[in-house]
Amino acid sequence: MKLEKISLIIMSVLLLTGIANAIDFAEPVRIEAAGKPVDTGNVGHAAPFVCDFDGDGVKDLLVGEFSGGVLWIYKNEGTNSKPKLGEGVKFKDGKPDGTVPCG
Ligand SMILES: [Ca+2]
Repeated sequence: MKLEKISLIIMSVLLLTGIANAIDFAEPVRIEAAGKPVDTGNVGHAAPFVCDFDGDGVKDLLVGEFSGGVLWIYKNEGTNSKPKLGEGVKFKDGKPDGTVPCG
């Protein structure tokens, strides 16, 4: 590996480390749905995403799951400023045409 590439890698790591240290994150909070903590179970590697899944103008919580490639949908029964998530349901009931199997 050339010296220029090594230098670029080292500078990138230092830059990213500096950026990460400069960001103040809020304290983590446990998200609840239907009165209990969101827990997709299995092995973890959950990928949360917030969007208006059903087009009603209120943002919902989607959580992709590594295990089985299932997508959980937590419909927001509240508002965008005061969300209240309902019970999680699997996209297309978790059937094969509603999943993205991984590995
Ligand atoms: Ca919605």
